[in-house]
Amino acid sequence: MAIGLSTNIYTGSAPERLCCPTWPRPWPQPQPQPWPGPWDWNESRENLDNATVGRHGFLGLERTRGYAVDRNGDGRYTPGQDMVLAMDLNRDGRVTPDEIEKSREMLQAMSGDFDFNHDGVVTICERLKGQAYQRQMRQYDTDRDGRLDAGEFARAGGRVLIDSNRDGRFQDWEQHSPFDFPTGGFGRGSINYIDPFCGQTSIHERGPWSPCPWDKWKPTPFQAPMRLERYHYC
Ligand SMILES: [Ca+2]
Ligand SMILES: [Ca+2]
Ligand SMILES: [Ca+2]
Ligand SMILES: [Ca+2]
Repeated sequence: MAIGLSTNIYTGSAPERLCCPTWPRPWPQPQPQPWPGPWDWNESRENLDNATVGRHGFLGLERTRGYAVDRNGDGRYTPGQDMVLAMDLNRDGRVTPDEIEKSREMLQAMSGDFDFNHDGVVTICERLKGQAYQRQMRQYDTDRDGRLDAGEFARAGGRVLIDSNRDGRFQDWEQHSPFDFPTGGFGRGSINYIDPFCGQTSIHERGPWSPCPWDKWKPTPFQAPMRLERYHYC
């Protein structure tokens, strides 16, 4: 009798009462997906578009102002925990303090805010510079949504800087690909998008036991000059 019922279910001719939600369904059941899994999640964090992220110059007397992301959510830039978004503008493989400061202005210009020195007044010079930066960044925003995803940011020379040793400088080993950067502990992260207009950055995080989606991180030929492969590890 039990065999007969089972056969009827899988041939689709089971009595109605046997097709209740608690009964095993004849159609394929949803399978757990390797990506994203339970160790992966997305989070949005506030951008800090005028953060003092370090020091440079003679005896480190000058402040480096950068475009940071408040990853730990305390409302201010925290060395070693928060990240700084900057672009390797001359494509020499490293991001200098000058590039950090210029990147800050370029990302800020994307939001339409040209008050780069934050004194409450937009001068003619700031306006002209802001419009030029805006045009430049628009070239990288290939889907024209006003945001930079990881690929768009990478094509602009984008790097994620994390001052892991908290010395106010960003050594080569603290400059990471936007596709793969440390997020504390053994976790890793990648940028979903940077939204300068809304002042937020969305990050995809994965825990230490999450499988590494190798295919997702392979650089395309267009990205190859940026030496992204140096930073691709799990
Ligand atoms: Ca912070
Ligand atoms: Ca550079
Ligand atoms: Ca975009
Ligand atoms: Ca450092």
